[in-house]
Amino acid sequence: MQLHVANGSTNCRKVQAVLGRLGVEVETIFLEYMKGDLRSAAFLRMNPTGKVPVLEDDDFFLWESNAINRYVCDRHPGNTLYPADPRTRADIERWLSWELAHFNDQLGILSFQTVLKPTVFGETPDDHLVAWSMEMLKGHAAVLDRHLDGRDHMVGDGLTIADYAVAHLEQVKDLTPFDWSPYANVDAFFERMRADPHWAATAAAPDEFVRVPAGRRAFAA
Ligand SMILES: N[C@@H](CCC(=O)N[C@@H](CS)C(=O)NCC(=O)O)C(=O)O
Repeated sequence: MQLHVANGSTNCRKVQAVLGRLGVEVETIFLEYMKGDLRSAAFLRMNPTGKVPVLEDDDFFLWESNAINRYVCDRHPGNTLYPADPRTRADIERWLSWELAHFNDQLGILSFQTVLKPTVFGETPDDHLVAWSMEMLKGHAAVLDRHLDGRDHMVGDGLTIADYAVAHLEQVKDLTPFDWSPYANVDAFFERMRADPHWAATAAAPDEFVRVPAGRRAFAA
C-alpha cells in the first residue's frame, strides 16, 4: 500500500498515526504543495477533490482520512483502535461525524484563516470568517469539554481512531486566537494526544512543512 501525503498535513497525520499504532508499513509518497502537485492531472485521477491523504491499495484509491482509518483498521481485525463491537463502533462513528461536521470544521476554518493563510500562503485572513468560526467554536468546545470531564479518551477507556480524529488539528490549536481557558478538559486531552508517540512521530520539521522531506519519495506528477 502507498499513502500519498503532504508532509505535516493534519489530515495526513491522522492516518499516519493510526498506521503507526497498528504497525502497518506503507510506502509514503510526498506531494509538493507549492509546486501544484495536488492540482495535477495525475493526482486528480486518484482524488478528484485534490486533497490529501489518499491511500493506494493495488487498484483501489481511497480518500477521506476517516474512511482510510476505518479501512486500514478493518484490514487488521482484532485491533483496539476500531473495535468490532457495534455500540463501541457507533460511539466512534458519532465522534467522527461530529469532528468533521462541527468541531474541526470550525477550528479548521479559524486556523486556516489566522495561522496558515498569513504564515504559509502570505494572505490576509477574512475577518468575517474569523469572527463567525470563533463564535461557533465556543459551542463545540463546550460540548467537547463536558464530554471529556472525567475521561481520558473520546470513547471507552482506550485510544481509538476517534481520538486521533478529534485532536488532528493539534499543531495549530494553540496558535489560533481563540480563548481555550474555559475548556480545561479540551486542553488536557490535546496535551495527552500531543504526547502520543505515534502522533508525535508524524510531525514535519518546520522547514519541511508541505515539502518533500530529504531522501523521501516524491510524487511524480
Ligand atoms: N475531509 C478530508 C480533508 C482533507 C484535506 O482538507 N486535506 C488538506 C491537507 S490537511 C488538503 O489536502 N488541502 C489542500 C487543498 O485543499 O488544496 C479528509 O479528512 O481527508
